Amino acid sequence: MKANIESIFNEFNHQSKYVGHSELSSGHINDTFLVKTDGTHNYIVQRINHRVFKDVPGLVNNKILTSKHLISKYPNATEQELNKTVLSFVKAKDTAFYYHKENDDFWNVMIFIDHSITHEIVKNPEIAYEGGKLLGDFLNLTSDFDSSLLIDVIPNFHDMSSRYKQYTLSVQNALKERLNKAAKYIQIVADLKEEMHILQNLKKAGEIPVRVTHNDTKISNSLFTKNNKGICMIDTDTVMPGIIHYDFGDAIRTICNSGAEDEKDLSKVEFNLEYYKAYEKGFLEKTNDSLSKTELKYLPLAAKTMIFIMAIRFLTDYLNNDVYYKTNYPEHNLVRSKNQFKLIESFSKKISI
Ligand code: GN1
Ligand code: MG
Repeated sequence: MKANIESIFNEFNHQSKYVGHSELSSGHINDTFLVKTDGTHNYIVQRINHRVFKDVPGLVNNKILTSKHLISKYPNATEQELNKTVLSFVKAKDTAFYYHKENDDFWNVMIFIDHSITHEIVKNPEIAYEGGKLLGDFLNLTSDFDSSLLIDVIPNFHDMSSRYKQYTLSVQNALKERLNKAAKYIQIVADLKEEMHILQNLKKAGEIPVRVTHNDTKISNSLFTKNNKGICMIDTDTVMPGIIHYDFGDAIRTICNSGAEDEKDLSKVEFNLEYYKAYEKGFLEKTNDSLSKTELKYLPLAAKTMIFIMAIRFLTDYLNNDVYYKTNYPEHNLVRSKNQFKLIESFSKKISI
């Protein structure tokens, strides 16, 4: 749905004049726009998908609480410095941190961190290393965050049993044509199923602690300077209690793929072990002292499990006729899924678990 970004932007309390905007098209759920102004800041204006996120005010509150908690960690920072390291949200004119007209979309606005860039594909081990440090910092800074304040934005988000159940249902209800195209992958899922439940079972048995985690750590959700230094993690939509493995794994899933998540040419999809090691190094430099032996032991399996979770989520959506993720063409979800299965194959040749 086409929205008038200028008028949406002007529903928020900022002291600047809209100059123009462009869409940032990397997300699969929300719609995100960069608004240029004549003032001190440019802004990110975001339409939050209320079909996916059932409680948008609750989600926005989670994001605000997360930023507040992070800000409390820099007691001596000036506002200017904070605006460069933590996501700062802007209130709407009616004083909520989101704008919503009856029966219409929900919007929120945050300050754009100047000179920051994101990477869809990593081409340099330094970015992987810096990315590892960013996640480590995020987990350290949120380790004393009272997670009972947060709502569960999407219940069972990275829960393997419920993802598997959704997948099984989609197989049962799929159109024959789609099912045929997925047949090879349905077999791979069956072969991997047991191993892919190990982390979930350890979590359930209390052998892996639950902490506040980010839950959407794909590398394009981290900001970097043009000189490859990490700035901070963004997209705090899914900050919730979880296990660190999914955060580690989702970052590896995206950093170590030599192609994009939806690269069709599978010969371009290879797992990059050098980047894995660089990310792990940065991550452990920050977290080694605070993680248990069990947490550390399962990092490689975490990477494989997270690639698998995304492989079956994309496959599920393909079998459900593309109701969840944004797609640009009819087989987009199948392409994404095949890509993730190829990544698992390549991962397994390079890392033995
Ligand atoms: C979705 O919309 P985006 O890009 O933030 C998804 C993540 C997936 C990711 C795959 C709420 O994230 O879980 O890892 O696509 N977010 C939700 O690229 O489902
Ligand atoms: Mg997200």
